[in-house]
Amino acid sequence: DIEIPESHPRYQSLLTRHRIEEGVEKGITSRQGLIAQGRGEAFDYLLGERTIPSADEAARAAAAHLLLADHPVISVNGNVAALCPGEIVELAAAVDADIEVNLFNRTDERMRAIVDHLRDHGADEVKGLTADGRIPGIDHERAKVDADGIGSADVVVVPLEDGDRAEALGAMDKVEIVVDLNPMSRSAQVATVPIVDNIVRAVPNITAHARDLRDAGATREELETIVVEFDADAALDAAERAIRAGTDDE
Ligand code: PTJ
Repeated sequence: DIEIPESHPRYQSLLTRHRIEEGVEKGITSRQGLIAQGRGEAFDYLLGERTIPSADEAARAAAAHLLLADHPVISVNGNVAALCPGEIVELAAAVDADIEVNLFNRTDERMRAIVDHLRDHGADEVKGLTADGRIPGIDHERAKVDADGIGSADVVVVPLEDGDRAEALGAMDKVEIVVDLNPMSRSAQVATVPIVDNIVRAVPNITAHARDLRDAGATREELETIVVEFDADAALDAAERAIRAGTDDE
């Protein structure tokens, strides 16, 4: 098992990396997922491995969207399943969302391994295996979704999404909440709500905001105000500034 002293300055980062390695060993995460993780780590390092204020605001706007949604769905890929399965299940419970496994490099084995892994972490129903719906405008394998899941969702959370699919989902008129450490990635650029933060911090943060808003008895009007006041371009600019300037800009 893993032995990293908690006093190590980059403890969290090393722990996260280890989870991705384990994900590959268990057949949950793809080998490309290792590369994606490396890219994410580089951006996280530049952000100071913290949730910057604009990402926190984005997480609050995401929570408001999810609470307002008729049919919210959280999309899970091989990296997300390895990094924060329990946190995804908690978010789904907090905002009454469906969970759907949706892979960029889809194989039946990995689909099933991830569904089982999420069930082991407390998920009831996990969608994605039916694959009777399609996202228009992208190639066959990568377009597959459940018709009663992402296919009919009004709000989707897509962490670490590929740019083409993020664009295609946006074109379906869905509210898209993207979690991506790279503010310049196409996924972040096309998102209704881009959260430039590590998935391991962003998911519990959305859940915390959703619980706070609910506990405070926020009305639909108040939630709608949060949604309308969120400025995606400003959030992306703030993240890029934080990265370029080092850690003390935001
Ligand atoms: O499991 P699959 O088959 O669905 O494949 C998943 C990956 C992630 C491999 C696939 O979607 C892919 O290749 O993604 P990309 O194009 O590499 O994009 C991944 C994006 O996520 C990059 O912009 C990274 O900076 C970002 N990223 C990586 N790790 C994290 C992250 N963002 C937030 N939190 C992370 N831990």
